[in-house]
Amino acid sequence: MIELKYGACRAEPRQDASMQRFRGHRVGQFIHWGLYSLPAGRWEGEDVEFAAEFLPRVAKIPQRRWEALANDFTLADFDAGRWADTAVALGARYMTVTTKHHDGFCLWPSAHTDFHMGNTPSGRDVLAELVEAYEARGIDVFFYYSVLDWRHPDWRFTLENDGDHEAFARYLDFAMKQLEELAERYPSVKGFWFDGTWDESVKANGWWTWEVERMLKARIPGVVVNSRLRADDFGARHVDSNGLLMGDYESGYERRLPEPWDHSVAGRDWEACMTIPQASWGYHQGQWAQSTLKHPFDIVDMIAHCTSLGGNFLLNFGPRGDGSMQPAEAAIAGKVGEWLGVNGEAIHGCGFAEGWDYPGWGYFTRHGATGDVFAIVTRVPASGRIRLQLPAGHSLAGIRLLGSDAYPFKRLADTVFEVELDTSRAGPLVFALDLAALDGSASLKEPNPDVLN
Ligand code: FHN
Repeated sequence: MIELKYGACRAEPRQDASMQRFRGHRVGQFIHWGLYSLPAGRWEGEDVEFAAEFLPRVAKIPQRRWEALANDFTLADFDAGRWADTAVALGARYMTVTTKHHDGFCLWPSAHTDFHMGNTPSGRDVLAELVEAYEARGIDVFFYYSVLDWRHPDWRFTLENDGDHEAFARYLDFAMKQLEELAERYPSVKGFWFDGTWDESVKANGWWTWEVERMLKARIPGVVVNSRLRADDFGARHVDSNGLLMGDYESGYERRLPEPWDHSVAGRDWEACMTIPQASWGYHQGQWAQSTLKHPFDIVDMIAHCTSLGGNFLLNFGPRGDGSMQPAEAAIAGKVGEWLGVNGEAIHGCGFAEGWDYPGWGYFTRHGATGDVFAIVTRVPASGRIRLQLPAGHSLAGIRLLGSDAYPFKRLADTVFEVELDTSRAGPLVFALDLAALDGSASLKEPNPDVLN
């Protein structure tokens, strides 16, 4: 083991109640909202085919013109309750919102900058409104915070000379103060989601990332922090130079998922985040983004995929500049939520089903408290039939189609069963498996107390 001052804080996953709660959520709503939501990927009449939140860089917009957008951020159609209703409709159990993205604009009235929502026409503290509305509906709130800041005069991408070191030290002090401010103003926040930590300047200051994690945990008991915050003494990110995860869960899966048969990822907590269009996080009004919206059932597939490997799925929404949700995204949330309304017992509180091989036609998940195993069918074979290959020593006493009743199946061998699928039903079918020991001696359920309902 290499001696590290700023490496992982522990070798094993956290098992306290806050972490178990986060782990059991499985489905979250990500929100990217800021000044970039106003031009929404279009500048001077031209669509810029790149993530909308990168518009000021890609279109090389002068800083003063970008800042002038704040005058148009009137929140004409913003209602935190309506956003929270979308999360409820989605079946999300937590929400992560961009408090500050790379352009430096803050959604709360920060005492450490004048570039914030308090200095827009409404002067409202939308972060406070969001925390209240989501928590009133039982949804945990997490804060996204970009360490990268294109606007701040002391931000540096690299540290080339003494002047850079001095400026960047001031920047880190500024960011620390903002984080302290967030923790103080919104103490019910359940976690922090850091971004924009990949530059050499941040990697050279692993001590600061360690100190941020320590500070937040001291101020907010149980707070959950993503791995993307962290760098160690040698600039290793996410995972320290000894191979141990830093922060509380791995947050490197962005617009991609692990291979469904890669059971090695199930050994640690992780979360994947995903856009609804192909590539933009902020609202992009162009065809480039709007023609690529994912089908709700493909999103369901990703949720099941993540759950089967013990990960959470954070689905991003890009509300419009006036504060309204995009109707197409709200409709997608409703469709995914309809499926979860019937089949959520195979997702919420569930995780990796140890001993069950990846079946090809979908996923197995296991509920943490009850030990129930579910088969989620996302890819119907051409035959319309699936084979259930059980772990050695198991037999099948019955199966139940979620949202319906007992369902017929055929025994092919001691541990192999066949199910003919009712393909007239819309969306991925889910079967709850009633397992028995092969010798008939007992019901086989193996609860996993790491995951709470
Ligand atoms: O550059 C950002 C991007 O805008 C978005 O916020 C995503 C969300 O995971 N993170 C960064 C890219 O890794």
